[in-house]
Amino acid sequence: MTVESTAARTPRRSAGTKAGTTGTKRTTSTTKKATGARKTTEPALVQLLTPEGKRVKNAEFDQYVAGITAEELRGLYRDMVLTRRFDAEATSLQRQGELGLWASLLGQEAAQIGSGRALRDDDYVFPTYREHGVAWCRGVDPTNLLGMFRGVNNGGWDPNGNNFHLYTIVIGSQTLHATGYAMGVAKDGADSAVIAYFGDGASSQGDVAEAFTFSAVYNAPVVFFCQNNQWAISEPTEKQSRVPLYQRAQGFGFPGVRVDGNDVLANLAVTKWALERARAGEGPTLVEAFTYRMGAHTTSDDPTRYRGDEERLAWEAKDPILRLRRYLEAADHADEGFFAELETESEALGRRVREAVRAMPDPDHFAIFENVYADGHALVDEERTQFAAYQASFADADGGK
Ligand SMILES: Cc1ncc(C[n+]2csc(CCOP(=O)(O)OP(=O)(O)O)c2C)c(N)n1
Ligand SMILES: [Mg+2]
Repeated sequence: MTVESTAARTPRRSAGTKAGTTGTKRTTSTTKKATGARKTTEPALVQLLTPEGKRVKNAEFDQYVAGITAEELRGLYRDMVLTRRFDAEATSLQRQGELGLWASLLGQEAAQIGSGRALRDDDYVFPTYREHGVAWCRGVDPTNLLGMFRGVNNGGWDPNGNNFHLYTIVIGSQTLHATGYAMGVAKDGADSAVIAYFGDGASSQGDVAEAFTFSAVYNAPVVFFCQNNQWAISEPTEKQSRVPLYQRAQGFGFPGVRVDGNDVLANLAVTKWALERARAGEGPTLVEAFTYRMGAHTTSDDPTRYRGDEERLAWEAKDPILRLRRYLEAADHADEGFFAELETESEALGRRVREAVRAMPDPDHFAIFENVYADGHALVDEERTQFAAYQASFADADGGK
């Protein structure tokens, strides 16, 4: 049974270290830290690939990846490698002063590529600020993700071009946007689905509770995809909930499932299942991808101040890219030539991103007044005039230059 209906407290570290290896097995352990001494149960977790790259059977979810070809598996691997390479380049660019900030997805590649590749073109995505892998799957050029982090635009892509909404910094708010959008999709009689990404920390926001309520009551075709990367900046997941996050769905009347967030196949399968439910008019689903943020929260954060190496090392052993590579090699689905070519492609992507960022033009100061209202607004016009006077005051101070 993977779709949970019983409450259980996840012991933080035992879940963290066993999540990738226990499959659907349950173990009991005790945690005293947050709740006092109490017996707890480690919840089920959908896993199709072990950290060692072994394919394990799953009666419920195998069917969603049954026909997957070697080429498609190599494609998932390529997606993860290129996304990681892009992410590393962006982190370096921030360190070199080319970006103001970067939010790395390191460690979360499988959750994002697995779920992103489950989507159809006509589905609509509402991301947070860390969904670089999902953006990649939607065909948003990676260089477009960097404008906002360089401070030269407010987004950088047309959401309707790829059905991928702009990054949302106000945590959890996009779950409401997704719910409203999904209600509209249902009213239109379309069979597309909507997916909202958010984090473990965001799951505590009132907006998320409201989105759960509305989507359940209106049976909206939406998938809530929570990447539980164990941390909300410096706050651990145990400070967000007394029950495993996926079990929160139960109180709202729709299914929740925990998936091994570092297993790309499992994320693909579970998200396909949830999207099919949405298309079939069965309403929302909560997917909790149990993963780990291997890097800092953003480049402004120093995780050594609140967590130790031990934890990161335990998760490195469950690396999403490594496990698929092991599987590809063991199954003879990829040869050395494939990996070498991908390395070359990765370096070319890094170069392209670097050059594109450095070449980004400074923004037009007045662009901020565009697109506020479709047909303009008197107040915006007034603000534009005030801003023009402010800008001109600098010219005066500088001798009119
Ligand atoms: C409404 C709101 N409150 C606070 C913040 C500041 N903030 C930015 S990211 C973050 C933590 C988010 O953690 P989580 O949802 O787990 O996502 P992650 O960053 O781990 O991907 C917080 C509190 C914010 N952006 N929006
Ligand atoms: Mg988090």
